[in-house]
Amino acid sequence: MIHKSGFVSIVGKANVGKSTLMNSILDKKLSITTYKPQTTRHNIIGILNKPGYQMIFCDTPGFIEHGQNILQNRMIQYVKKSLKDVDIILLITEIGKFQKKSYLFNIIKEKNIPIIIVINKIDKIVSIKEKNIYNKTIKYWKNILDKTDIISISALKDINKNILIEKIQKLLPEHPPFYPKEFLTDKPKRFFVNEIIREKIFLLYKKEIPYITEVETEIFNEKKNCIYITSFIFVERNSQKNILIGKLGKSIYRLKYYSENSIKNFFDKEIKLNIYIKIFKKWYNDYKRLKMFGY
Ligand SMILES: Nc1nc2c(ncn2[C@@H]2O[C@H](COP(=O)(O)OP(=O)(O)OP(=O)(O)O)[C@@H](O)[C@H]2O)c(=O)[nH]1
Ligand SMILES: [Mg+2]
Repeated sequence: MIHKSGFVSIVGKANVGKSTLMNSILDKKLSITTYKPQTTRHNIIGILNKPGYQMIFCDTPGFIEHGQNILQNRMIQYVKKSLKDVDIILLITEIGKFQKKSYLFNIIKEKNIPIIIVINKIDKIVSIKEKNIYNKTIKYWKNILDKTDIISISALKDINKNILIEKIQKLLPEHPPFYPKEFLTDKPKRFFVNEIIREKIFLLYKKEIPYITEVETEIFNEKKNCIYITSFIFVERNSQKNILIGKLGKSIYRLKYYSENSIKNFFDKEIKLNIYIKIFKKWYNDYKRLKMFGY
């Protein structure tokens, strides 16, 4: 029996649903997702293993044209890196979003590999007005990329997911598996702890807080019935530390509660989580410090 395997990069602007799509394909919430842009900061590999094929997806940070700090520039580099030696590109977009002149689009076009344009969030089409915008979006992509597959999906509502997987399967090269067939990702367990806490920060705190925080897990001690975890949240200033803690520690308690629950679901095990806050000035503008956080 032939076996197919290859690398599939998921790219596109921030907030279009790249991470939601990867999670839906894998049936596992591997990548964090929020309603705020620039949630994903790393490339995250997610592997779909089936008899006869292995698809290695790479979820990427939302592409921005120009970074405003070193962290954002690292995120741009991650997207570019994900496009090297890749077999198939999924360019994710939304109804009414056009990106012909974008830098990302130009890089992709130059590559001589299959691109699938994925128009996400079609569950949002409820009126004739939206239907018209949708038709215009399809026409737009057909005009600029004539030999490309266009597929409309809803990553959130699982619409057309299997059609997309079948398309990818057809385009996948013949190759033995690149990873052992039981692998789901290449990232260590504590990476997902950091990400889950970061997701809760995105969801529970306002304004700049999600963007000026980073999470690092120092202790990940897995016992038979429970995982003991100690994580640090890094912020820039004392005032931000106070916001994170909240009145009488209410906010940090909430963060710990929601994080612990999600980590428990992720690993399917009891979790004892300790969270500490540390001040770390301009970590996102310093290469050495970024490295410490795994960038
Ligand atoms: N209605 C609807 N919402 C969706 C769909 N897919 C994703 N979303 C929502 O869009 C928001 C962004 O989703 P993400 O998956 O985090 O988007 P992303 O492209 O990974 O964003 P970045 O990591 O910031 O680049 C979330 O609130 C999702 O729930 C969809 O098919 N339909
Ligand atoms: Mg994302």
